Amino acid sequence: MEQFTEQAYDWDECLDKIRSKYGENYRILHKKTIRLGGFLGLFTREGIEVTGYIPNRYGSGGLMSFAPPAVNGHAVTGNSGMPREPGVSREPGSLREPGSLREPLDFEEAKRRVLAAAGKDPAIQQVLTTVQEIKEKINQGPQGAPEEHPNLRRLRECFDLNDFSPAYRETIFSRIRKECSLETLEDFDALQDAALEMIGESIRIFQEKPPARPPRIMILVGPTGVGKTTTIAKLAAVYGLPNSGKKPLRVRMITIDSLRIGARSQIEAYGEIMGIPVAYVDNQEELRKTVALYSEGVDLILIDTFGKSPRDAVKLGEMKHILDACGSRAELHLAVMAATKTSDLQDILRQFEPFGYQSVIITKMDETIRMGNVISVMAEKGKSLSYITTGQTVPTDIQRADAAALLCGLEGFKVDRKKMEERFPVDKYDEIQWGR
Ligand SMILES: Nc1nc2c(ncn2[C@@H]2O[C@H](COP(=O)(O)OP(=O)(O)O)[C@@H](O)[C@H]2O)c(=O)[nH]1
Ligand SMILES: [Mg+2]
Repeated sequence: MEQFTEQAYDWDECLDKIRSKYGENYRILHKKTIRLGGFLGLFTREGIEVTGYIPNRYGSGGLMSFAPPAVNGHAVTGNSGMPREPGVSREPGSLREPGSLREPLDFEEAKRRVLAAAGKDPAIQQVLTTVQEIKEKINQGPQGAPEEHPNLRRLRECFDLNDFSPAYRETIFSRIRKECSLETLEDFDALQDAALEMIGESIRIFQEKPPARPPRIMILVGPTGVGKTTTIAKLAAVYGLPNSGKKPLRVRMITIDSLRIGARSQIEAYGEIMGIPVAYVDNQEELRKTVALYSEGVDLILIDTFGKSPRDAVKLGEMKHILDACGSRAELHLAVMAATKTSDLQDILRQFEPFGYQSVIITKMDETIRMGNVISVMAEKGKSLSYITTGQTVPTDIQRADAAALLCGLEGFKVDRKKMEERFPVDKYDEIQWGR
């Protein structure tokens, strides 16, 4: 095997030199850019230096490791012993004639060798790295996608500010990508309005319906300390006291919280102040009798329950058994605190699932500015909201759940209240039920 090194001002000139000296049967090993000519290092020009070799005429196994792939039955020679350089075209005369001395290689074997050689070539390595980077960016998805519109990024920050769950946020974002025009995307206010509408559509509001026959029975369940008793007192006052000139409903309160120290005096105190009777029961039979007793001449029965830890399955089972006395006509509302973290909220909803609650009351909304967690979990679990409580004061700090009001309370979003109120109007029946 004979090695050679040739220099020239460009690639063609260099190849001409090699061909004139060694003929067509050459292999190129290396090419580099060098400075040529000049005098004492001055006035040099850029040129190239090519190193290669002339394989033995009857090729040995060692040299076969650079052998090129067969193309259409022809082995490629000339500079093809090395992987081709980007931008360097193959010489037309470099295709080997059929019947040449070297046998064409098996294609798979040749592919393996070319890839092995590519692994050593820095230029090809760089191309492979770039391809890999592009692939990774595509696979990163919307989260880190560099092509995400700046307005979508800004909107994402608004979602995160409110503690929406990532799954909920991505559901809304995929709707935005599908449904919003480029014009909407370009206009942040329009984009925000579209997102708010989608959030609003995901909020289910519990629809109050007049009971087939009075009284309406409402039961509150939920963990200890969330504000069930206080909420019962607020509801009793809202429905049972004269309110905006409407005739009050005839309300009764029943508590199954009598086992808890202090529970009796708390609800009793509210009952006394409002002039609303309170009954205490601690088993199913007593509850059945009391409900039957109140079924004559009463419009609304509010039932307060003891709140054990949702992990206390025995106590919850006991409570469910007692409540069965009310039958299927009772409305069950689960009370949870607004500031509960997402995973706890999911746990509570699951633990109380056996009660078959129809709706959720969000308490202590005044203690958090972030409602995204509640909206996300309710939407994911398909639960509706009935009331929101906003402080300790009885009876003022309670409102009917209202999608527009919830949207207006979101942090960082600029909400057009009028537009959202028109889009998500409060149910007419709900309005009149604040009195008779
Ligand atoms: N900040 C705030 N505190 C509330 C609210 N509702 C109830 N509370 C307070 O939460 C505490 C527990 O309430 P309670 O009704 O006894 O909870 P229960 O154990 O679920 O019956 C009391 O101190 C209430 O005054 C509310 O909407 N906001
Ligand atoms: Mg209580």
